[in-house]
Amino acid sequence: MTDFLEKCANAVLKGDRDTASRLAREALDRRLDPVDVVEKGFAVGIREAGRLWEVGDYFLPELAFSAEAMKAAVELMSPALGGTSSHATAKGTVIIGTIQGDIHDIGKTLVGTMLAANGYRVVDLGADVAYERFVVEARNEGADLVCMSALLTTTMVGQKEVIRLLREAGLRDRVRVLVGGAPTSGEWAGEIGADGYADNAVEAVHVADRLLAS
Ligand code: B1M
Repeated sequence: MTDFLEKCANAVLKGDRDTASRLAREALDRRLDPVDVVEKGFAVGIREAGRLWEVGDYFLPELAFSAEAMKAAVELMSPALGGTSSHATAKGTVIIGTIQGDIHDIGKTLVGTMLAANGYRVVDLGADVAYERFVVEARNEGADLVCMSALLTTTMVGQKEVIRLLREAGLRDRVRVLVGGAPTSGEWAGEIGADGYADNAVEAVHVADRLLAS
């Protein structure tokens, strides 16, 4: 398994979309744990690509190729991670998106997929979602939980603005707010008045369960 996970990480690191897709299909055929394959395999590769970019060993196009390979693999693994859940079985409705100004969507998509896999009805708004749109969709969809992802220190402040707008729209008492993404933390969640923070997609499900049970 370790060998296989290393191959997954390497395929993403090299930006080799074909190999990443082939390995994702192989993981499905071998019925390997999809969460492990994504988190301990492919995601290791994309994080290393980010590190190389940070130290100047990778340029943006290389990072973008790695991201494409990562996305292709995650897309193929998505049904095994859980696919979608119907309204009838839903534990609650979740609105999820990456905050305005931020195009990182891989982690957000994983979180949405895991929530759907665990019985939530998930409305994925995508990335670079305007602050007001979180509010409009929360109202239109009758959301129980608003989930905001941010990967940039410059965009995480937008999470606070959405919470302010939810309050202004009179929705804050009706919805719970969960935040996440690399630069955020539990401390940050407390500071901006969110109800919860999760470090990864699996934890996001536990936090959502806890928030909606209380
Ligand atoms: Co960018 N990028 N990037 N990038 N990128 C980071 C985030 C960065 C840390 C890289 C670095 O410097 N080492 C850095 C941010 C620095 C900072 O602000 N502190 C950075 C930068 C600067 C940028 C640009 C500004 C670069 C530029 O143009 N000069 C630019 C941003 C443009 C914009 O958004 N306006 C940019 C662009 C890109 C690409 C397009 C090339 C690509 C994104 C492709 C895509 O998403 N479609 C990309 C990538 C791939 C990364 C890194 C390498 C990897 C992100 C990722 O997908 N990780 C990233 C470095 C890193 O994270 N180590 C980096 C894998 C994913 C599974 O993990 O997203 O962390 P993650 O999600 C996890 C958890 O965080 C958590 O669960 C997920 C699954 O376990 N989580 C949540 C996430 N959201 C959650 C929400 C929740 C709960 C948990 O509840 C709501």
